[in-house]
Amino acid sequence: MGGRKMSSCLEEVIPKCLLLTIWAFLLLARNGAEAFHRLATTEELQKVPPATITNRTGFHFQAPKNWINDPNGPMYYNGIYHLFYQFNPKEPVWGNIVWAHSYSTDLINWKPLEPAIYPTKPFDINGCWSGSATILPGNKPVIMYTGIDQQNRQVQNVAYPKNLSDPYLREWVKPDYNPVIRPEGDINATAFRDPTTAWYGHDRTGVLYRSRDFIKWVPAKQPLHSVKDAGMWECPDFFPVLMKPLVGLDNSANDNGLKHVFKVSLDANRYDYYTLGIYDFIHDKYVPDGSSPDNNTGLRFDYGNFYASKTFFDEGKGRRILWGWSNESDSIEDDWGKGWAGIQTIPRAIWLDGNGRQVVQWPIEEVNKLRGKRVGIYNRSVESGGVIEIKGIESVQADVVVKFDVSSGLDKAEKFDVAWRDPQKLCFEKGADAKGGIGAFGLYVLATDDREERTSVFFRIFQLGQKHVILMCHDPTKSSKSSDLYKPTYGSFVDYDLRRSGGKLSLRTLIDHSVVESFGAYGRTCITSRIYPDYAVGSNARLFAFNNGAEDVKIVQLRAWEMRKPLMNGA
Ligand code: DQQ
Repeated sequence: MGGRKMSSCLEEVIPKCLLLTIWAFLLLARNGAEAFHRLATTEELQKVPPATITNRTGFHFQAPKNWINDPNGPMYYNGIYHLFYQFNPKEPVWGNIVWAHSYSTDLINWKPLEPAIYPTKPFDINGCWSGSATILPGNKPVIMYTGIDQQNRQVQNVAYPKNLSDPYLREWVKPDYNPVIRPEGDINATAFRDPTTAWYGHDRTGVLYRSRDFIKWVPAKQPLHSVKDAGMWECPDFFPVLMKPLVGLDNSANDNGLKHVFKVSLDANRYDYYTLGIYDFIHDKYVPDGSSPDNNTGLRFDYGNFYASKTFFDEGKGRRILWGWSNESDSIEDDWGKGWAGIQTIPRAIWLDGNGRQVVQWPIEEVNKLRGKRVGIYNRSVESGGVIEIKGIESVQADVVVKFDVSSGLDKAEKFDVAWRDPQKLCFEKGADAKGGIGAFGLYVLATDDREERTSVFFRIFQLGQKHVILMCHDPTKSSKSSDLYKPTYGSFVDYDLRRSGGKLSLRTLIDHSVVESFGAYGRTCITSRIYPDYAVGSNARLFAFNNGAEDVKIVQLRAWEMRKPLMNGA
């Protein structure tokens, strides 16, 4: 959706067209609907309990009960934020998908509304899947979403608010002329979905789908961008970015040389990848700048459990905001037991890093409103092998911001082996306990008193020639006693110049019962994990700073706040 309303551009662009990107996922195997797109059995249906509070998050977006997945059509309209999301109204597993709808004035406190879009018509009778919102000329929002039609084909439909004077846009109307785009020619009708926000383009375009009225759509001769053998792309997102902290742009902004982000959710491994590049708006071609691989070894918004993300331009505050879905990593049986599954990560402002090579993300400032009691540690050394408990707050629901100083040991960092190409593997192999030169050091979160149960959020620093390599990891292997849970170690290298920062390295971690969301080096690397402690729950959850490296590490400043619970969809 475009926050700088398309109407404001209309005068300058009369000969131009509205363009909408629709992505044909031709590389998908015949069965386009992936594994989790499965309906519950009758036996499972009979087991649905009321939602329980087991490991239920406190300040992350979630539904009162049942299953949620992708954030859909986030938008800011007349002072109100709307978030739609893929929702199963009946069960805590994927199925019966509708567009649930919530609104907020601060992106933190959410009130539920009735589902906005649900199967009623031949063009969506088998499901209302992901899509996007766009603000049309005349300040009119429109949603374009994927409907699963009577023949189980994926088609693109539009829906408009029934009453624009309703501040909450409660009811949405699906015109009978839907679908506006059908899978035609050699397009795989089971892998043709997830339209992204439309933007103004140039009239000489020959790509994608374009329209002057959002009703009649003309197919493109060539895609905006394509990659060979990439597998299926879900939920593409395409938007311009500025190198100004916290500042964003409308989707239609297009000065020459403006950097764009092209994001795809890769069905093959269910991670979100992006490249940075230039959008040639004369030829409607996106050209990655080559600063990172354009494949499944490339940059990610989040190196953990984060998928099907979607951004929008928040015209109210002039920023671009990113939402992502964080799926459960417990078992399906556990989800039936607790009666709910899926959360959205904390909304993050997103912009271009000063080095031009990556984006930076930071929790929106409104999240700070939830901060309650605070404790701190200042200028304290964590000796080799040392652990410091951060006492005085209930850390099961907390915001921790820490600045480490590793400058005194920089020359003692372990040598980096250039064969270590896979940071996630390196995090797993070394874990949080192996003694390096500098690190592992960081936080134990959701830990028991004896730290038998804990999730480790940490860095390791290596030397490579005159430079340093920073590894950031989440290790949840000890996060609960259950051995049958999926507890993947996550990790990434952090593109950050430690010498320039004088050896200072920051970490912010949001802890919320069953989710740990971390931002390394002021949001240059983000990792989200879902974990399910057995003992480190409620007031038994502890927080520690630790240093398992040979060199001492200094905590310049550590501040930790208890987080209050916002209004969360009536639950
Ligand atoms: N989820 C939706 C699809 C999308 C997938 C269905 C991504 O539209 O491709 O719930 O998680």
